Amino acid sequence: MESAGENLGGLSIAGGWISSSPNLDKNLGILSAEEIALAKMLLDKGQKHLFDHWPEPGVDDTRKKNFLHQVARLNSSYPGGLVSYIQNARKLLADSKAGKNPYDGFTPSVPSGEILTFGDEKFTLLEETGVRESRKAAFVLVAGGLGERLGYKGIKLALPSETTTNRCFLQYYIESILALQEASCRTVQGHGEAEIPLVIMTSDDTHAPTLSLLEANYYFGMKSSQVKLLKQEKVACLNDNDARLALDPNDSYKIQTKPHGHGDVHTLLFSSGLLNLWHRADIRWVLFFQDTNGLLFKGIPASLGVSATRGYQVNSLAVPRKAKEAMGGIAQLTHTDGTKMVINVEYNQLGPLLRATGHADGDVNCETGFSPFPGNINQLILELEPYIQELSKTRGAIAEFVNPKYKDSSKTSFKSSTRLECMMQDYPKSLPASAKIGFTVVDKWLAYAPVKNNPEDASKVPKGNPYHSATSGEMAVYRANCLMLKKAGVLVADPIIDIFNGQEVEVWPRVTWSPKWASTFTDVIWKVGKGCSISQRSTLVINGQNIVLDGLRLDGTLVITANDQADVKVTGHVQNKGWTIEHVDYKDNSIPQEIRIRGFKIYKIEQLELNYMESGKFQFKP
Ligand code: UGB
Repeated sequence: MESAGENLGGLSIAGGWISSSPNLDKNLGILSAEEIALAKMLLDKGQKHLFDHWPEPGVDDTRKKNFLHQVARLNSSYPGGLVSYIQNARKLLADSKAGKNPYDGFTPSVPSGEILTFGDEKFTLLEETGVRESRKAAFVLVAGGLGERLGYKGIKLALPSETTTNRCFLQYYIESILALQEASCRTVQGHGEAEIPLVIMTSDDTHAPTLSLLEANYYFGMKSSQVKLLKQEKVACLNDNDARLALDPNDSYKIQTKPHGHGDVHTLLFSSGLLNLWHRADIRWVLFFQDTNGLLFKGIPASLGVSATRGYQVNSLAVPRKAKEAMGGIAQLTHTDGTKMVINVEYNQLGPLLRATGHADGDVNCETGFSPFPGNINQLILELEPYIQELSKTRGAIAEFVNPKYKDSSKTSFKSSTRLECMMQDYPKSLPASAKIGFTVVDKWLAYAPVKNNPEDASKVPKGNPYHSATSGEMAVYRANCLMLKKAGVLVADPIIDIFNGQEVEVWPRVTWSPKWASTFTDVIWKVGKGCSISQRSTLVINGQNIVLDGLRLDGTLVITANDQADVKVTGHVQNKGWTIEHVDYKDNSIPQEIRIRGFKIYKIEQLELNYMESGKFQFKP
């Protein structure tokens, strides 16, 4: 700790303190002791410029105090406070200026992990284990991002994951967790009880709308006490290589701030005390996931099964990745000093790193037709106990990076202010080489279809690369459900190809089910009998737990809803005009944004609706 007498910003005198900022000096009388301490800390760290414009006392006094309130918030929300933030920033900015490669001295190799084939015996056994383990899991959803690339006005969690049922992402996630909770309890003799906790990390941009979405929908069936929102704070922006903090261009009594990244989730979980609470409640796994993947839970049970059987302390969900595809690759990095880590290496860094370490061709496909480095989809499963131990050492801090846009090659000034950032997948960076870290690869069609890009950008994606748009995200849900039904023996018609918002996609029959109908492939097999078929123009909506399709031949739209006490068997030929998909233009502002970003709208012409709200056994045969 520097003493006031030694520091750059102030001079210690008996009974008081004179700062190196005359404008601050004049205002000391209006500030409390805590506010003066914060101001002094800023001066000590070379931030005198923040006070240069302060007028005489009596002018803007409230704004001056508000400024120091903001400083207090920024100070308390960063591990080690603003002093650490500025120190870390100076170091990272100096490294960036010197062009230091974070991977210098490291050689990449393919780490060990589990590569799964959907539906085979191993897969179903792992799913079984995963469902059992779910009772000991907590889920953490990072949802503080604004989704600027998508350009959607609201929060992404409120977007429908598909528009056949309009089930939004948050509803899909919560219903999936509740379905796992129920399924997991059924594996315990006498039906155990469990409440799987859900944490949602929000930010100033997303907190209020996320809370409103939950409250307006009664937490989508989850107990409100099961859900905890943790809000991440933004971090201060930096104006230059000396890490001088930037003032907001629109308010000179405010430090400009920007998001720090999803890595904040570790800091918040640590400081909230939740991890220790979970540990005391016998929770063993923490599963992290992102805001717009309508397929994610199809890959969760088997991956959790892998964590449990392999004893992985860190398990990254991954999908096969074509060499050079724009997604991070999971790699083991071994340093010349012998240290090792298994980590996500961003795709633009993986190729150069391979070439620099003796692989002249860089990132190339192997005999499987894919890169040997699996593609990171940023869904992590961490074992709670070692996670707590590690965060206790780091106090929740995660490796950071800085990405300044320099004005010129002298790298002395920035085009605009920058800030430190961190990513949740960088957590393993600080783990010792002995830590058991692995990955689980599942088919891409099964588990990964994020919604990140606006229609215009998606339509420009080079052919063969994923669109990651609302259009592709929704079509991927139908495709995955159809492929699962096919694997279970249903005759599902082939898709047609259509173009929406400039994106060519496969259009499968619109099959959706509530997560409680099937959490695993085994559930699907149990609930589908012989002789079922679904035509391409069909829509099938299954809302309920105990609904069996047996000899159902569908050519049109069928919506089946049943409560948990009804056992329903649906059989026979159902034919009607059904629901059609009509093209819409994303530029047509008369259409709600959540619809037009897909480029299509579902027109409900005719359907058969079956409702079973009483308990008992029922059979439907037209
Ligand atoms: N998020 C926050 O909660 N807070 C923040 O400050 C920022 C984001 P993006 P991006 O899925 O393939 C990630 O913006 O840049 C939440 C991985 O880093 O969608 O596409 C936000 O709400 C990358 O390695 O992330 O990159 C959202 O839920 C790759 O795996 C989540 O964080 C990529 O995702 C991700 O935010 C991917």
